[in-house]
Amino acid sequence: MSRLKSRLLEKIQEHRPRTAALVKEHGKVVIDEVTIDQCIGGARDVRCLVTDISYLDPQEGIRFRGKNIPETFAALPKAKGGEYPTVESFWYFLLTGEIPTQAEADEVLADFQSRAKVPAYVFDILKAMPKDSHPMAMLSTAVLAMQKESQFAAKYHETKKTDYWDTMYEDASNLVARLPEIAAFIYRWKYKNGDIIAPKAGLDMGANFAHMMGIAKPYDDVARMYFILHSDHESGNVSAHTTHLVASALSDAYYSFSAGLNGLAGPLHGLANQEVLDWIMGFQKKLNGAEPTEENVKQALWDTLNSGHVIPGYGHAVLRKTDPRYTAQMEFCLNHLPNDPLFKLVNMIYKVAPGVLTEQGKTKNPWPNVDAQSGVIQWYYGLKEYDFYTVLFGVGRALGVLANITWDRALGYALERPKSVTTDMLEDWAAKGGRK
Ligand code: NMX
Ligand code: MLT
Repeated sequence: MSRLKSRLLEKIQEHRPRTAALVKEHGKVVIDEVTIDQCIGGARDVRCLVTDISYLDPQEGIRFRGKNIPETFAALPKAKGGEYPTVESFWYFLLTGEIPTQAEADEVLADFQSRAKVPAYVFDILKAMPKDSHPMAMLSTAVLAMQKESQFAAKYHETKKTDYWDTMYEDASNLVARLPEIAAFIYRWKYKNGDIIAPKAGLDMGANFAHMMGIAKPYDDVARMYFILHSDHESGNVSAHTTHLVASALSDAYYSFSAGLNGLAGPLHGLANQEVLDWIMGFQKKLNGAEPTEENVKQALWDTLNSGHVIPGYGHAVLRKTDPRYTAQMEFCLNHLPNDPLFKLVNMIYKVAPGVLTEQGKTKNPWPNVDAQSGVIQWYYGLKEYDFYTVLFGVGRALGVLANITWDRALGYALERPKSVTTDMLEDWAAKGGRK
């Protein structure tokens, strides 16, 4: 057993009595109540999911295993010659809550390499899809196609419930190890005339992804930063929640993550990064060569709102401040591409949009989220095919949601099955002032 897996087992064994005691001794303690607007309005803010892998504070933003973004970047072992930690060290951290030593991180790298071979049929399936299929449909299909590789599904009938985490961990690790090659294949197949670049042994995930994409340094660091920043955002977001929900039926990691990716592909969720670039391109086209100014940005934002559409990259279901993932990427831009015209335009939108959204008065959060800033960096390093951007989000998101469903199995989390009610019932309870 690898050091990561045996450490994970120790952590699981330490944790199990806590979950058991909460259910057995304190199971009826009330921690929330549900109002009619939450019931109709997407269960916003209802506390009914548990994860220890990340927590999202509305003001402060995400903490992974208790550490905010700068603390996470500072604590983890860096890639050789890179500014950012390796994805491998971050995976160890997400699963165990512990900062790995360099040797432990190197062991994850070797373990991923032993798992990374993508079955040839996956590429055949991708090649058989229409070339104009959306890259997210291709990614989700590739993941689903590999379901026959699932160890969880194959060993389900002979595995004890307390050991379900083991085969889930194997499936999760295999998926994480294979996703970069699948994503890079989709990119080069779709946009680079099928000129595929084979993976290179010995490289960490960020460096290997940059290599397979055919993009030079510092894109290796961009990939590391991007995958870590997009990994997890507690459990209620659509991709994490979907993955968790599907896994709660004891569907394996392939079925569950493919479903999660389908949720990520929605324009209110991960596809917003594509929408942001699309909005900017549309805006620049309308300018017809004129310089962007705060005035014409403001006008374009109002035009979008008045046409009944959302401003992509702004607002959030939980956050009430600028997303620290936005800030982390802005800092990268200030260091690496301070004079890039697209970065300057994104900054101008940041100056203007919160005021416009506040004046409009609908959104609870006028500040930018992760998607408002991520495309600029990709564009700068030559990845201009912006309908691919959500695939990058998906590769990163795999880390969080697959770590989560491994822990779901370890702690024996139940089949998810909330209760629905009828409109008649709501009207009745509304008239009585509550469900009495
Ligand atoms: N532009 C215009 N209107 C907005 C925006 C926005 N960026 N954000 C929220 N609103 C509207 C929202 O549509 C709703 O209108 P209505 O009452 O007509 O239905 C109203 O403001 C109240 O919404 P909130 O409670 O503030 O936001 P909610 O929690 O419902 O939705 C988002 C959160 C993220 C779906 C929403 O802010 C949005 O649509 N943002 C733009 C899309 C986006 O950037 N999504 C990416 C989120 C991050 N991610 O990667 O997943
Ligand atoms: C995410 O990263 O999943 C998004 O910010 C959406 C969310 O947290 O609801």
